[in-house]
Amino acid sequence: MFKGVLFDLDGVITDTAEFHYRAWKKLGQEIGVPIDRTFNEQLKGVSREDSLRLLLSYGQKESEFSPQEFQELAHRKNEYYLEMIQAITPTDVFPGILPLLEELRANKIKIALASASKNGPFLLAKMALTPFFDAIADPATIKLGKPAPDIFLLAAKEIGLSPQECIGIEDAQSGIKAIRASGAFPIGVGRIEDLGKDIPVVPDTTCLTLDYLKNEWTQYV
Ligand code: B16
Ligand code: MG
Repeated sequence: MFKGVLFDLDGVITDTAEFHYRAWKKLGQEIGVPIDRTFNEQLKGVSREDSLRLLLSYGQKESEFSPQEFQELAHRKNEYYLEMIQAITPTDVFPGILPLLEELRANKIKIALASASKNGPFLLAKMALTPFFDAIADPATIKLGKPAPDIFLLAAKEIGLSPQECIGIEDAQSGIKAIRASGAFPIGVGRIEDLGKDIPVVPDTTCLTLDYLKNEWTQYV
């Protein structure tokens, strides 16, 4: 049986994926790069700087900003995002996540956070979930962001497991690729059209029970 679960945060534990989208949309409007939800799928799970690169390239504006201006834009997007997440409370945790964390702990299955977000620790604290996590992999210390496997490799290492002993849960295309590349077993939250037909995908987090995870794992190994 699997010994650890590596959780993505934005879009899996709570709906911050929506706030990231709104913050990028606002910044995009200001610099003349309108975006929609289809384009936003590419930004999910991707680091702040890489997301900005994708946004500028989408608007064909890569050469319009100096390195300082680039940093200012990334900072501005984060300011918009921070403003939106101040009001998050434990009631914003997606349904099913708290009981899953409780079940995992009761069964001595390790829990790690593998989020690309530098705001991860702040958000876990806001939702009163920090005590459930045996480790929080720090995205500032890894070389490559999702879709590279680094954050999942680090998360598994920090709970003393090999990725092959872990399940990774993700809502983003880049994140599913990262889990696959790490050697962990991916489970998607969202739409099969976005995340792939060849992995288990649940429509929402209420489906994520320990029994469901065990069942999918048994079919996989
Ligand atoms: P920050 P996840 C990712 O978090 C988000 O999906 C992505 O939209 C965001 O750009 C990235 O974190 C960086 O976040 O700007 O807060 O450091 O889905 O990997 O939990
Ligand atoms: Mg996510």
